[in-house]
Amino acid sequence: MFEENGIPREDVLKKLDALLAQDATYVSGHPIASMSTIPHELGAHVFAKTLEKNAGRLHTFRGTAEVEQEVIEMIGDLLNLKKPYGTTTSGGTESNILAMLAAREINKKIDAPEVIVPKTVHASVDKAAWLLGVKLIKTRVDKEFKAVPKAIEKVITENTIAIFATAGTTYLGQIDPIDKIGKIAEEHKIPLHVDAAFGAFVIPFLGEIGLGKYPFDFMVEGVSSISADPHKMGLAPIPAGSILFRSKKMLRAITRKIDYLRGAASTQTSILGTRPAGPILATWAIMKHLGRFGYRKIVVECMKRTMFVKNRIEQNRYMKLAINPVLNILGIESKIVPIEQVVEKMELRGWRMATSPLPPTIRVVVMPHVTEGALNAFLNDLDDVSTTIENV
Ligand code: 0PR
Repeated sequence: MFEENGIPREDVLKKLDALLAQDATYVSGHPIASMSTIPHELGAHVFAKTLEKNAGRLHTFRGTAEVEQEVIEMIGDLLNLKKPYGTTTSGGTESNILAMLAAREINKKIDAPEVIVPKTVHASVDKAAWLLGVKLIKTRVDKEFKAVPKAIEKVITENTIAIFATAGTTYLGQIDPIDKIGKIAEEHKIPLHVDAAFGAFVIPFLGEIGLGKYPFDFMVEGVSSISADPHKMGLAPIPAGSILFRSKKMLRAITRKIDYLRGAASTQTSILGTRPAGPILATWAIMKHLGRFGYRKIVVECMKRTMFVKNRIEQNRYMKLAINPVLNILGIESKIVPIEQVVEKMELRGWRMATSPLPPTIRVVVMPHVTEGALNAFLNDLDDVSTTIENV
């Protein structure tokens, strides 16, 4: 109910605190399945002092416009593109929608547009297709849940407007063979969009710490656009996403003229109108402050704890990993009973679980806030629960 008379500030805060007591808190080292984390302190500070700034009105907020451009350039540098054309977004969903919109706009002649996607793409790609009237052609994945380039090539038709692939899948953190898919895209002159919403702030550092080199970014000639989310492993406050295009033509394809606005605000590249500048400014500050060194250190820590989980799962007779972890995401399968039974028992113990359907797994995302203590408690409960279910 919306009361006629307001209530005192302290009472409002008390009521709110009581309601929010139901939320999971990241400072507790949990949750263990989220792709969000506690924003870097500097980012939180910057966001808090820039609350009124609107990145939809860049004519008014000219400094913000400059900062946004620099964020795109820094992410471009991270993803091996000297001159990126892009925009910040509210996250991976908006970025994927924009990638599909760009592909559809540059292929206006095609009446029944199709986008080819391995079936492991994030649900936001289905949402994009739904919004844009595009048909998704889903292709199979291999035993390691990676896209199969040959299967993609086989379903290319004159209606294909783009191929999508993922670098850091939502369920398992797998990286599709972007170099091979890129070749196919180049040969057939079809745009290839890489969803690196999660992977962009992890994969570049893996090579530097000896955990594998993956050609996934603009180094691969056939890649035309990439989604990269600062609000995941970039440690930025929500909502901070980005999409980068190799060509100006594709950015132009998603640019909308807003007639009544002036100057820089008269064209918009994101789906939203009014949108917070805070996360963009925070991303800039965090990237400047941490540098590659800082992010590399975070990736090292997260991967160490990922290996800790891997080793413990390998000792559990009832559970196994779906794939050897590539990033700081693990998918845990149940060897004997359906995974749902394990999940139910874990939830009774207070864990908020995330399950993935392909394959049926429990998802663990070792984000920076996920402490070894939290993982240990989780793994102890998992050992316990899986043993008791077996004995029933
Ligand atoms: N692409 C990939 C590969 C993703 O994993 C996600 C998000 C997106 C795109 C969409 O990004 P936005 O959510 O920023 O639009 N994947 C997470 C997931 O589905 C989203 C999430 C985050 C869910 C935190 C729960 C949660 O607690 O798991």
